[in-house]
Amino acid sequence: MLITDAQIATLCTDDSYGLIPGGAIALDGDRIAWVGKTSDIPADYTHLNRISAQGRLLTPGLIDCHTHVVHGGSRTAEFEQRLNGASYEEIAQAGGGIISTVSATRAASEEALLRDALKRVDAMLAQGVTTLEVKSGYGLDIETELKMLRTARALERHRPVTIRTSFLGAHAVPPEFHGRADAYIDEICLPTLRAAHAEGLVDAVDGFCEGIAFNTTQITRIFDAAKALDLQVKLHAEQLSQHGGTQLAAQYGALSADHLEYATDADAAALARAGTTAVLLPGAYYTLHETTCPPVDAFRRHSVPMALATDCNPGSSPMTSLLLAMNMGCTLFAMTPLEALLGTTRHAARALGLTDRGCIAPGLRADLCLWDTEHPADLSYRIGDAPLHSRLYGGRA
Ligand code: DI6
Ligand code: FE
Repeated sequence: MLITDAQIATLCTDDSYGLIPGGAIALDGDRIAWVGKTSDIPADYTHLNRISAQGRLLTPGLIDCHTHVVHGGSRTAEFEQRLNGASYEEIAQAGGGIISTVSATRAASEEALLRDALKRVDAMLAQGVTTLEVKSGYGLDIETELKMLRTARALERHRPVTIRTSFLGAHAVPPEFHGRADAYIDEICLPTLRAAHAEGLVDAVDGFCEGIAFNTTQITRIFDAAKALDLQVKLHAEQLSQHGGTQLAAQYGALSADHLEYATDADAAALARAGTTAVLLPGAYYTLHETTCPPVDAFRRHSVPMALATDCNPGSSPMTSLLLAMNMGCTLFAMTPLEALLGTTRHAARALGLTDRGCIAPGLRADLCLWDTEHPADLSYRIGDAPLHSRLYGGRA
């Protein structure tokens, strides 16, 4: 197939959209074969079936690199509690928050989890998502963590999307281990990680390093177990307060450090040295009425690649819209529209360790979006619009 007359944003470098006005792209199976000007199509490709984009914007498929899209239940009541004065941390300490989703997820059948997750995934695909990260972490026992990860893998069999899973056993301490976080790590978290890995369910290992969750010593044990299995790590770090998680993630050469509202200039320098991507999650910042922004200027100064994701979860970011995350990245964190688009394509691929996607170049996957606009900044500018015209996953509609 040959798509002609597109405004192509190739996004192959960090400093520009890499626009090709009047661009064309030749596809070979699930890969991009050639990209250039419509007037320069090589003779090898002129016989291909042509489709005119009629001037529309063509971008790489969007990548949501941090989600908790598989989970049971809803936290509507907690939303009301927070707006009646309780804080996110107070609710967590009182056994609500993440733990209430754990109860609902344990109670849900695999079929129900899949059905609910597919509704959220469909909303994401309708906005141009072609690759999606999904975390466990609402099971906190072996059976439910495996159920979540199997459900995450099943999403890929039901929809045209790539799923990358992260084991997040260190998300919270379950009630049956209350006050015994280390015992939870020994008796549940580490054996579950090994079992999930043996079943081929784990692409990376994540943790929540926070006052209400796990400290750096505990996360170190999880990361050591990950390394022993040859798995890459990432971390929820510096979301609600400064706990040293970003430095730890950098020490382990993490794929990403995520949230980062309370990260410092020294943290940004450490991420840069380690080549770790900063994943910013403005939906959680917004939902929790946070007022401290992640240090975007420090990330720029140190050349830390920034990604943006929905953090789709029932507590701190009940959001499926990656385009809204881009808008929030610009409006709340003062990112530029170029940074926002790199954050959901090139840099999001990097945050997942994927080198076969995230920009438009020969040899990469033909995961592509055609948008009803000419200007790439429109994807960040509009609030609540999804100007997706069509989406190709591996070259197929
Ligand atoms: N940070 C978050 O924002 C999500 N998990 C995490 O570690 C929130 C999880 C929740 O509230 O259910
Ligand atoms: Fe999260």
